[in-house]
Amino acid sequence: MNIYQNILLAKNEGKKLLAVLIDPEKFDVKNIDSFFKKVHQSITTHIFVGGSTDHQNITETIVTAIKKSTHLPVIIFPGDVSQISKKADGILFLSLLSGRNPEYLISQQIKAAPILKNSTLEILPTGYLLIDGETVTATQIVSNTKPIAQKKSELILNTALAGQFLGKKLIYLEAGSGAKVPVNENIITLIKSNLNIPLIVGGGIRSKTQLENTFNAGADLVVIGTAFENDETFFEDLKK
Ligand code: 1GP
Repeated sequence: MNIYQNILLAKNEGKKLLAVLIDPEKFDVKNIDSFFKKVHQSITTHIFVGGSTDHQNITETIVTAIKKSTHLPVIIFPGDVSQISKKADGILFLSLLSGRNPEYLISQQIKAAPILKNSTLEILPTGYLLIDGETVTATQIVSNTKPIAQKKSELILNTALAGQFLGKKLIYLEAGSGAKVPVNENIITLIKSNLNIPLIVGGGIRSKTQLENTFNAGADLVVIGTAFENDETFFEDLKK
């Protein structure tokens, strides 16, 4: 079964999915065995790899090391076309629908197309919405786009719906890595109740309670990065 079918199955069965986000620029590869031991003891179901930037060009090296360390699906979550690694299992093929910068709506995707055509990566077309998490995040700076304010719930809903009608297979509500405030539960519930496709939520989720609230509000898959970077003991709270 491929990655998307698995996500759909989990959604239909009400099983919740957790992706650990690894930022190649911040990941200590020397620590990889102990890191994945903790990952495998936890409820983690997916590994996302990516960051807003990869100045050192190390994504491919990190993906190769990760693939040797885990059986979990490894999915590229790229900041730009330079972060595509054919060694991964899949890629979130993002379009930043909340912004009005053509570079991240379509130009990066055109640059990525010939690379993806010659890869075995499973392509996951994803409508990506940056929501204001009360802090200026790297996504906002690098993409040169404004997040949608949390109070503009109708605009968030219509943007997510437009993504679904455009044929995206996933919608990702993103408060931005290290966001002070995660995406509000009411927004998650609103989007969830109006969408047929699976919903990913991430940004600023730092505790088990926040994770559970995000799941209960309607997220099918939650992405956590910073909380694990700051303190790996957080995996203990999320044991199977
Ligand atoms: C960011 O949604 C992810 O792209 C995860 O955010 O690093 O705040 O967990 P955090």
